[in-house]
Amino acid sequence: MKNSAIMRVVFALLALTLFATACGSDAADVVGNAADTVADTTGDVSDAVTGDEAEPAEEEVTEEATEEVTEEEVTEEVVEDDSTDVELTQDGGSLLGAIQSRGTLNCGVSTSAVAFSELQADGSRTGFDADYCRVVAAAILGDSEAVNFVALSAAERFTAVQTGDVDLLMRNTTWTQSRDTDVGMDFGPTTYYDGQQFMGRASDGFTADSTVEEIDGAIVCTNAGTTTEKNVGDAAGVLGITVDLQGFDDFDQVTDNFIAGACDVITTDGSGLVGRKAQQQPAGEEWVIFPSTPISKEPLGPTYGQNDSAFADVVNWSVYATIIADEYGIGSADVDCADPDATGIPEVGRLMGGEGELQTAMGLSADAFCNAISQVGNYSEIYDANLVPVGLKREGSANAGWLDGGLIYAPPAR
Ligand SMILES: N[C@@H](CCC(=O)N[C@@H](CS)C(=O)NCC(=O)O)C(=O)O
Repeated sequence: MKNSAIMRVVFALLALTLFATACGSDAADVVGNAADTVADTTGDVSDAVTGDEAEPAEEEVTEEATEEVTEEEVTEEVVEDDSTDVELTQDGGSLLGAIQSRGTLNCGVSTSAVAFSELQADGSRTGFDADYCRVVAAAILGDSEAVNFVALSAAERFTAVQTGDVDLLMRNTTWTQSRDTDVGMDFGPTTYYDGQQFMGRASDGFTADSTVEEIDGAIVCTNAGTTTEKNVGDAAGVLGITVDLQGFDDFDQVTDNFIAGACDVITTDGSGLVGRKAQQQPAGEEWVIFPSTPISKEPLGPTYGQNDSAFADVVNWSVYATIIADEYGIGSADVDCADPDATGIPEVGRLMGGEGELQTAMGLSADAFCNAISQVGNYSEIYDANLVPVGLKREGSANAGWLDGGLIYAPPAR
């Protein structure tokens, strides 16, 4: 008992110290600086690349992420001080238990990414990413609406995970090596295979067949803290061209400046360009997207803090459940959570909570994925509701199911 009391004091002091560090000015400054620096970048792209704006931000906060994980573990031990050590170990500090106690999922989304995350006039959040937040909330909490959407700029998104402001990101976030390692993130199944392209005005001579060489000397605008700005640097370096890269906090500012004529060309994930063209192209003007083969791979999907396997498994299998249901053509109208075997398909039956179900072993209710499918839908339903209306087709793309020659694939549920 005495030892335990001393340990509690030590943990509490440690927690306070770490909390002070994590909540100090560093994180905020880093985000602010990253955005400012990029926004001020008016030199040629080689300056921007050498400066590598987003990277220091990511590296600095990594240290905080490590500390934050420690802080959370320590805080739990202090709070749950009457429990036994065995219980503390069993809990494992997973976000899963914290979300279940809290009753809401804090999901980080883009401030404004057409068809992926849009704030509607009635205050609701729509889009492909928003719906995948709902899938996870339905699986964990049985209620797809138990989501607190947190709108994040690209530059602030990883800090928000590291500080615990959000449980996960569904925010047009590309899975990269440095984010997966240095930045302290882990990545779930890719929900949308994207790639970076450019968009210019037909009146400036750009066509769908334009090449990257044609942006030589152009003012190219994008949002800061993204893979996008780094890819432009790589491409310009390889081709020996110079561009004036301008970075903004969010993509609304990018398109506003493009419309105002302050940017010759804008660039981001192809899906973002298609969505912006669908919504914002002024009458009498034609915006064109090029090159036809994107300059990068941008696999987008759920992103969360590293080394929390219980939570990661839940997020990943929530996504897989939508994909598996889709493989069988089973949608929201086809499932009955009171009768998991209603479809007569053994794999779907297990996923919906029937015999052989594995959801309870994951810390979820047996009908967790049935709630996700019935309340939100399978992969196709989510895709069709959000992405098809802006012209993003699945057929013939990497986002087709594997049975149709695409890359959307899930491991077996058994
Ligand atoms: N996938 C890239 C780019 C992400 C990104 O920020 N995309 C833009 C355009 S689709 C976006 O989400 N903008 C919304 C916003 O600025 O809030 C990354 O992970 O760095």
